[in-house]
Amino acid sequence: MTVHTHTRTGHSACPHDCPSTCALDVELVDGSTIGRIHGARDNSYTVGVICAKVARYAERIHHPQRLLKPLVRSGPKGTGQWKEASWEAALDLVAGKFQAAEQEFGSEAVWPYQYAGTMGLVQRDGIHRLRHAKKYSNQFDSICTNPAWTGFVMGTGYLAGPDPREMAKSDCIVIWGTNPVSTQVNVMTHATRARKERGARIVAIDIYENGTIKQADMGLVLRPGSDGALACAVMHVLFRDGYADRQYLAQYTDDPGGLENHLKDKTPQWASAITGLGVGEIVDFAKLIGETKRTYFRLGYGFTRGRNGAVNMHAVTSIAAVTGAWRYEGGGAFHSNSGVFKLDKSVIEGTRHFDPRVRFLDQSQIGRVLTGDSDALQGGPPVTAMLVQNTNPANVAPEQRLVCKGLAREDLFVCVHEQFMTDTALMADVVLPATMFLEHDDVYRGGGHQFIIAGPKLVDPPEGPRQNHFVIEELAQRLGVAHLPEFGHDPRTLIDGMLKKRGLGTYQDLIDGRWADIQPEFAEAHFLNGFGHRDKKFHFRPDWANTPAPGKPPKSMGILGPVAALPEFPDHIETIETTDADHPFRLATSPANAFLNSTFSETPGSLKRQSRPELIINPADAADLAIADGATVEIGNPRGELVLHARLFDGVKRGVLIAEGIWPNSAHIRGEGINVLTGADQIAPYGGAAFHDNRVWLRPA
Ligand SMILES: Nc1nc2c(c(=O)[nH]1)N[C@H]1C(S)=C(S)[C@@H](COP(=O)(O)OP(=O)(O)OC[C@H]3O[C@@H](n4cnc5c(=O)[nH]c(N)nc54)[C@H](O)[C@@H]3O)O[C@H]1N2
Ligand SMILES: Nc1nc2c(c(=O)[nH]1)N[C@H]1C(S)=C(S)[C@@H](COP(=O)(O)OP(=O)(O)OC[C@H]3O[C@@H](n4cnc5c(=O)[nH]c(N)nc54)[C@H](O)[C@@H]3O)O[C@H]1N2
Ligand code: SF4
Ligand SMILES: [Mo]
Repeated sequence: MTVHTHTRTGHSACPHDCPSTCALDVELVDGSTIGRIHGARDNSYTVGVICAKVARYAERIHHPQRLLKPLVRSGPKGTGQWKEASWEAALDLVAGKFQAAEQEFGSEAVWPYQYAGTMGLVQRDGIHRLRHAKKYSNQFDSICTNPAWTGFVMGTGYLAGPDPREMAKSDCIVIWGTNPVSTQVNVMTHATRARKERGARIVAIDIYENGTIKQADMGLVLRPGSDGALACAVMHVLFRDGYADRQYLAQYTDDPGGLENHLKDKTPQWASAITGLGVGEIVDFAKLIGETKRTYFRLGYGFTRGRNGAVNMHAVTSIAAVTGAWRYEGGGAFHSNSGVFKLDKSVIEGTRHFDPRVRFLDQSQIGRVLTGDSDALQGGPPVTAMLVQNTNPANVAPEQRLVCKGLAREDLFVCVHEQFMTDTALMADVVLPATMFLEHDDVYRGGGHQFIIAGPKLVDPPEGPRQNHFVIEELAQRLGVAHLPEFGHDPRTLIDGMLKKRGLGTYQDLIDGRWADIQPEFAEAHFLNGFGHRDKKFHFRPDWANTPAPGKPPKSMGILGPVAALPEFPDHIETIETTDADHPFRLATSPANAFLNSTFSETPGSLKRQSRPELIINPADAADLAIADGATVEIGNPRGELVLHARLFDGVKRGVLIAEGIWPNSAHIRGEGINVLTGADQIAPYGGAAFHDNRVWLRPA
């Protein structure tokens, strides 16, 4: 670590949508310039380690292509012809268009659309304050967490788990359906520490030999969407060979006898046929975790981005209840700590003004919404005006052809508030330049840990960009709601109010202490006082339609997806896009190491490591189709088709294809991105998008 003597160090948190939410030390060169960013050494989760893309944040914040001026479209949509405007004029234009949309079709014709470009609670969630005050359409958040959270909570009743730092005290860490080497680097910090200090074994379970499998002691590469089958066979062996903790099962679970009985025919042979794993591999894995009581299951999002994703998450979580791993320090299953924070955002979000009669539109179905699908519109009026903040749907949302067709509509007005000219900003009528996290005040909380971390303004933004909070407040004034008591506060006041209600002092206290550690005590985190359901038990038999869960759809939407197929006990269900004669391959769109969703595809350091959009193909499949390494190939399904460059790799199974992304649409040979191939149909029972579950055909291009 090189800290230049002429720099000061400022303290912040990484704002990006990553479970690690690293505590950061930022080299401040002067009042508006940063140097390198380092992980905070004294934070017990970050322990000095961050990913390369954020270490080089100077490349992003001082990027020559940053948006600096409000822009108003001056040519046809998507052609990149703009006129510069003042902030006043641009905001007046946006407010006028929102009012006109409301007059013509009612307030639900306006759809504020946002996600997690910044995870700061003020700058991310403040858009809801305007939404609720104006009764604009709601957004049902479905693009990321739903199937994972739903599956986990079906078992545990509560979205939390053993302290992630306990991984360092485990004897076996099972990294399941997540690729932390790329997507949350600190998991590796703690897992490798356990290996070094205690000889712990690291197991990784994925659908190709990714960076994490390469670092693991045992790597299981299974067929996409088959994790439920593996989990069932593992539990079958645990019961059969005497590894089940029967005393724990009796005390803490709902129906262990029913489960054991249900698993009788879920043999390793049965699972081998579904997963493509060897019988020996399955049995060895089951024995390892049966013999290792301190096994920490670190469950990711990746294996839930399939149409049976919630079912698979529940099945995998159930393993820890069969071994009773939750009893031990360094044991249990963990997915996210999002349940523990309990911060009251009601003022930030203007929750008091929420009206349950206002419709919810499914975020992932933005393509269907904007192209007038009446189901997606919940039978209501068309969407004719949008404010997009913190997200890039023209690139990241499924059914991209519909999204782009919708965004191109002449009768739709779109304002995009952004840091760069993204695929979405390019389609807008008005583009507003946004600040970056080091240029405004906010506060962050972990998903993969238990810290609330301060992220105060450390440098001045360039002339031009304004924070999300500013845009929301200015629009509120122009739209006649700024008199409501939730408006008119600066971010510091909003954060003060939220922290005080949680007994955490003021924002300045948090800045001085840098973070607050709110890890629940051991017994609670390990569910030793009982699980989160009313009966305090772990549920092997989930009530799929009625279990309260974060991200459960509102009553007005009903239960989502093909719910009839949901099983009584953990199982494998074939609701995935299985191959057929016309589509003999399965495609997953796993994250790239140097990008974060669509972010960092603009920084030189990331582009040096990710050369071009590629399709990873097994060499034998490539040989069958006469595809050479580096050649162009075309893939497609009924949703669309796309040309990519082939990368032959024997770490992917035959019949499976991986496109690491998300590359900008414009980086592709035909100007459309990978999400032309992904679907927006909802994952049962509480929604979500199946980004890694696509049947496709493949041919040389
Ligand atoms: N094919 C495929 N598609 C996927 C996925 C996949 O695995 N495969 N993953 C899905 C998942 S998990 C997710 S979460 C979504 C994420 O999709 P997005 O939320 O769209 O992705 P990000 O790139 O994190 O952020 C979007 C934008 O926010 C902007 N931004 C950052 N900070 C600020 C700010 O302070 N103010 C404003 N106004 N803008 C800001 C960034 O410049 C960036 O362009 O993508 C989904 N799409
Ligand atoms: N570098 C980088 N980091 C990121 C992101 C990024 O795009 N790039 N995105 C951020 C966001 S928004 C999120 S939500 C998190 C998500 O982070 P993760 O929890 O890691 O989830 P995914 O990235 O969707 O996928 C993880 C792994 O799941 C694998 N996978 C896909 N299908 C299956 C399956 O059926 N079974 C199994 N066992 N594995 C499967 C994929 O191949 C991939 O290696 O990461 C965040 N961090
Ligand atoms: S992207 Fe993730 S790993 Fe990288 S600094 Fe941010 S929180 Fe840490
Ligand atoms: Mo995500």
